[in-house]
Amino acid sequence: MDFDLDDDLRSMKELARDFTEKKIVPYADKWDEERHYPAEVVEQMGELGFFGCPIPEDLGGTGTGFLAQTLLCEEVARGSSSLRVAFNTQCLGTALSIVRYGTDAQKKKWVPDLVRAKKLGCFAITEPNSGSDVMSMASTATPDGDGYLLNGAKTWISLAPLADMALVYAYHDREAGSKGLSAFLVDMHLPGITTRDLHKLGTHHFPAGEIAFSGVHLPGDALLGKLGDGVKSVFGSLNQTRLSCAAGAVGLAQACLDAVTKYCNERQQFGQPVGQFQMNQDLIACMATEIEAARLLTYRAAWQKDQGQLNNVLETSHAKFFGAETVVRAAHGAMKILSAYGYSSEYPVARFYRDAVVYQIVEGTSNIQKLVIAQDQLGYRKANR
Ligand code: GRA
Repeated sequence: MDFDLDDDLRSMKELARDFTEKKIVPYADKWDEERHYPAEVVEQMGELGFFGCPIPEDLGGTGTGFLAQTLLCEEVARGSSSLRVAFNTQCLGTALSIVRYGTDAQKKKWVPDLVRAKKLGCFAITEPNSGSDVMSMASTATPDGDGYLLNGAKTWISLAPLADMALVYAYHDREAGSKGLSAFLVDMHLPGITTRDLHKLGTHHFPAGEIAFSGVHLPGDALLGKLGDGVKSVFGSLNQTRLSCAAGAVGLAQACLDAVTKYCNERQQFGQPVGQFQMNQDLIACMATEIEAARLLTYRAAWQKDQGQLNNVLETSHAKFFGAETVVRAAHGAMKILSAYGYSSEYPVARFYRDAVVYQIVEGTSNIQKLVIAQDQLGYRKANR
């Protein structure tokens, strides 16, 4: 075993930290206040190769792997949890699934532009009546001549209002159960597609929205993989995007700890820095230890994927679950310690607090991760299949 990052990984982490410090941290609160999606910053991240780590070089990626992607994601989330979502929309929920399940023509058409952020992507699983219960989705893509007719509604789709393409999951045959689910690469500029922005508690500088598909004619080559491959790609894709959540949670929790550390050494009360008070030390010790544990679980899940274990659902659920719980506790701890300065919108801790709770919701709630872990432990349903 070796817990050290090698020189290449360490320098990628430093590059991302430097980029985040210079291009993200000074502006993130303003973007949040203005609900501004900083397109130019996402493009720069694309040009620097931030979204291409698990993508082969001949498709515009860097081929540096999942651990590299995780480190970049963690560092970006330390400055902006909103921009963490771009790792999923440009790569883990879109380009990477096309690399894994698509044809050569589909890979060439979409992957290089997605990983360089020349085109914006999104992936559309959730529906108004289908959240945790993925298989209950109602969208249909009925075979129609040499293509498909797509109808349905998706919701809470990150980047939907700006996306050029969407990886959409829909039933081509509702009667066929799980074998009737397929995945489609949809050009979001086709007639019959409308989107609507959604308002949310946090993640304010990364939009999310609803999509309505109303009699959208998809060409035959929009099908990702084969008819009936939807289940394989939807659960495969969730196991990729959950890793970015785990990494984002670690990065945001670290930002909370950084803020607390600085504050505790500066703020004086009762004639001494507030870090001297043991009740604050208790919170800091718990935060620091939990963040280290969440980071190790996340790096392990990433490392396993780099060893070829792409379906490590159990270990990814461990990382995502523990990361989400850790960041919520860290944000709450930071709020307690900074108190009025945490609650003030003049300091980033208020943003960290708003952004933390989504990690218990997206990409499978904490309860869904617990269900996956407990059912595996009890022998009811194997997680890694
Ligand atoms: O046997 P079968 O042919 O019926 O197929 C079943 C199973 O074998 C079928 O799916 C297959 N399957 C898999 N196939 C390949 C299941 N897992 C895998 C896999 N890993 N690889 C149905 O399986 P099942 O076990 O019977 O499913 P279920 O009981 O209906 O549900 C299981 C479960 C609850 C875990 C699942 O539905 C789930 O993970 N739900 C959570 C949904 C979720 O994570 N949604 C997130 C949406 S995306 C999002 O939040 C975007 C946020 C944006 C951002 O911040 O990035």
